[in-house]
Amino acid sequence: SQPDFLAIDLFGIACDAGASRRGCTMGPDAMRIAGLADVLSGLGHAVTDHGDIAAAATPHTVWQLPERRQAAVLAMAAQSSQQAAAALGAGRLPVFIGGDHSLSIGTLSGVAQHCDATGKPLFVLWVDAHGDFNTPATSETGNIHGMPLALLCGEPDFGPEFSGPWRGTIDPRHVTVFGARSIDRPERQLLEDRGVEVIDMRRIDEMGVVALMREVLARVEAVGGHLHVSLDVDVIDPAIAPGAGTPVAGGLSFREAHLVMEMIHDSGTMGSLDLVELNPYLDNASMSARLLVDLTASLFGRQIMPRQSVRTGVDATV
Ligand code: 4U7
Ligand code: MN
Ligand code: MN
Ligand code: MN
Repeated sequence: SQPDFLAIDLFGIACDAGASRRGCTMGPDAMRIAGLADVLSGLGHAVTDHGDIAAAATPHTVWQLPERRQAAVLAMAAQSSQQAAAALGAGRLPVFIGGDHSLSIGTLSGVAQHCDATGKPLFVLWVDAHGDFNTPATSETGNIHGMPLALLCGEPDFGPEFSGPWRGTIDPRHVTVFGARSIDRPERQLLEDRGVEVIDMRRIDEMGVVALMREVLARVEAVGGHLHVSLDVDVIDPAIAPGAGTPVAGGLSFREAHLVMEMIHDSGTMGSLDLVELNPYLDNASMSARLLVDLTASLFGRQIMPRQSVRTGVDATV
């Protein structure tokens, strides 16, 4: 597990080239204004905000052209991949603030590079209403924010223009999608074929987040793995998080979302984090930005009272 106080690096990735609607370029600033760095410092962590990574913003004239948008996504991935690997190499915990979910192509490939170098098994927890496992062949929209996991897991449908260190860098059997409720038909087939674990809302309704998350985290803990958490704001119910470009009804409740974060924190396994898809242009005032900041606080150790629950995981202690 982890020390109580961490060195945290914040990187804004103000992109929307992979999204279906513009506006999530404002995500990093909304999170900053909602107090992200102060909240984390207040918990005792040493926080450095590195500002926004250059070359993330796409001019509107470029955004309107699909091929140019794709090139913008991959140029950005090359940069963020290096930042991720460098931060981890320096013993810091990188938090990437988006920006649309295509940014995970870069961040996760940098994380994977670090894990390869250190021999730590990498696990990915993709907390999202969607599977993000489309390919250029299966996607109905062509939007790259619906494809990052498929590219990272090595799907062959991606053309040579998608080549780079991200391609096939993640083992699909080490990926859990949590909170899903909108998966396209061919996407669902790929997820099944590749052995991605998909914990959909139906299972969460039946089993509850605690039992399900314990299993996910126990697998990581058992081998001393590195957990990368990729948190898409649209996993939360749009009634309480309306600042999402692709909202889907029936999402995680306020307490379910916090409980997932609290459990991840208690496991001490999280080594890197993406906070993505916040669209302040669509938000109800700053409701979703503030919720995301509070969820991040839970991820980094904020507690209502010192923890009293009994653990029944692999290293159960009472
Ligand atoms: B997000 C979609 F068709 N599946 O591929 C697609 F429903 O990063 C949505 O999870 C993708 O927000 C959503 O465009 C991507 C669509
Ligand atoms: Mn997503
Ligand atoms: Mn989503
Ligand atoms: Mn979205």
